[in-house]
Amino acid sequence: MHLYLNATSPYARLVRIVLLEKGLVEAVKLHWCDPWADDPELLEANPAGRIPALITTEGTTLSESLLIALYLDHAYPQRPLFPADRLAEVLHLAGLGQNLMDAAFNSVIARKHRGDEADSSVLGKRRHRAIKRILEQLNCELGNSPTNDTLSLGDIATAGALDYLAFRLPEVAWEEAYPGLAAWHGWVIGWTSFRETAFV
Ligand SMILES: N[C@@H](CCC(=O)N[C@@H](CS)C(=O)NCC(=O)O)C(=O)O
Repeated sequence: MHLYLNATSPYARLVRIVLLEKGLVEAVKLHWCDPWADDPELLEANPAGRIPALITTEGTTLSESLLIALYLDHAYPQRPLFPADRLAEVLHLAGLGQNLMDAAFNSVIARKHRGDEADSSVLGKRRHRAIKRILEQLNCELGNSPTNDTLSLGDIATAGALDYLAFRLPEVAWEEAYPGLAAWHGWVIGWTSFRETAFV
């Protein structure tokens, strides 16, 4: 398999964590690239020019982090990340995580293109309200939850989004505001797959 990625994409990191959890690192060639540079190889793998993009061993090109994770979980069923007995719960959490990732990522990109005024625009304020609401809900749902001995895609998406928020929007200071959520996050980032892919 081939994976197109960069080191700071929270979406690409999600796929890398899935590959690590499934013991597939040796089965994938990583292609580090800049998605904003219209790299012809990336455009062939994903005409949208976005990472992550995966080419399967059969040569099928896949895009969208959650779809890639779904494919890997079906094709390589060891250590299931979408466990059938709690599928709705896992997808619920994965959705919250992905929405948090989108709101944070879009805020970062808007700032990059429009400067700080992006935050005070109608859309910027809307994204910040969404981030706050998602954090509050995650804190209610996960703040007192017992830790598990397995990781799900919901855990991966949510803890990855929280890491990205601390990495790119540190002023949100979610760890201080939500200590229960921070304790849950501390459990997830202790996994080797998280440590090996940490944002630096
Ligand atoms: N919904 C997509 C989002 C992917 C995405 O936006 N990736 C960013 C990097 S973090 C990218 O490639 N941006 C380049 C662009 O939008 O042109 C996913 O889950 O994979």
